[in-house]
Amino acid sequence: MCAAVSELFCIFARIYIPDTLQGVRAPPAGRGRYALPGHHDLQTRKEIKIMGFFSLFGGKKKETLDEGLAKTKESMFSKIARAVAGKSKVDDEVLDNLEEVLVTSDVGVDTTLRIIERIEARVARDKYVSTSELNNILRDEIASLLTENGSDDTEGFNLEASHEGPYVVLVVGVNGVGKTTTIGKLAYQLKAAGKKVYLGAADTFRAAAVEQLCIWGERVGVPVIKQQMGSDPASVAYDTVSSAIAGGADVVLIDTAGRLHNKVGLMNELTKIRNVIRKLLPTAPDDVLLVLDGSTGQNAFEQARQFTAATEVTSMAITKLDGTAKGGVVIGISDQFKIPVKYIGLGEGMEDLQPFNRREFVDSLFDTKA
Ligand SMILES: Nc1nc2c(ncn2[C@@H]2O[C@H](COP(=O)(O)OP(=O)(O)OP(=O)(O)O)[C@@H](O)[C@H]2O)c(=O)[nH]1
Ligand SMILES: [Mg+2]
Repeated sequence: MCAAVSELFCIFARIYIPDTLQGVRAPPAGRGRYALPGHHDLQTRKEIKIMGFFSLFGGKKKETLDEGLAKTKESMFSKIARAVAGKSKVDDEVLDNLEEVLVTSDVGVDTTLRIIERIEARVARDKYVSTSELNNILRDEIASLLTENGSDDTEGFNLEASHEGPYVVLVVGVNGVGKTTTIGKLAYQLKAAGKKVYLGAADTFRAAAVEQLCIWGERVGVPVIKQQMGSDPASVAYDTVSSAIAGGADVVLIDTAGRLHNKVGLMNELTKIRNVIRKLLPTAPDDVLLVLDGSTGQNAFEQARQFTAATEVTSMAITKLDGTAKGGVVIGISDQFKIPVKYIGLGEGMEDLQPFNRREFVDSLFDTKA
């Protein structure tokens, strides 16, 4: 174990100024008039079951979801209204327009095609489908597409891991996507559910990264294990897991750097962290949570593809859905990747993280009353 470990509750000191996002925004893709993209990698993952602690926040949950999705909803509704303008019946032209609406709403081409096919089948079956029913039809078809496709109806992590020691989560993603904030929110909610949480500051690339995690640790009241900036992230991760085992922790959340000198370096580092913590807990990490910034739309898809191809990812969190009209990206990512979207970020506050529930998400998006 590294002798330099320092476990402490850090002082709430500075205001964190986020980095600008890195990464190249991919242009929106399409089909029909758009071209079908190639098949991408899908990964299998272990089954994890429902964890009910989020019911603690049940009352506010729907409100936060509705408010967070307001911009996406507004944009989608106005596009749909334009798509059906002057039409009373769903016909080929409406379907063509709808295809464009979904693609430009960041749902992604593959998923858009599947949705359109389902609506086509419904129109063929029911003969006459009024355009006034389109919102409800979209809601039903998208919800059943997502629930059929994803065998996993679980929410959040299943902390009842079948091994001794804490449940270890490695949090990964490019810089600025919301990793540290998501860790802070998770720590808050897990602690409120009575769990003993330890945080590991394995983003040693920037001094501000360690401080930012310490601020969250202080705010939430959980220990942060850290070393000097520039120290070996794997060593910090080792110290964190080691301290968490000694302290009888239930959950360990390890923050990692989003930016290194290059992508290969980043992936190698994640592998090294994983190998090192396995010396303490052979089953660790229980979860590798990939954080994606939903407001980057197609870029979030691209990052999901790259990360899942390069490293083992077992779940995803899509952040910053508030303040963006690109929330459709959640539908596409949830449909196209076998890896489940476990959480969605709907604001910067401690309570603005929710387990992703497909049905509730789609209901909120297409609810004309909300
Ligand atoms: N509106 C909104 N902002 C968010 C959300 N999640 C994170 N943010 C903000 O996004 C910015 C970047 O978040 P961080 O948590 O620092 O991102 P990171 O991935 O840890 O970034 P690096 O450490 O630089 O790799 C911060 O200003 C957060 O407050 C969210 O769900 N909604
Ligand atoms: Mg960070």
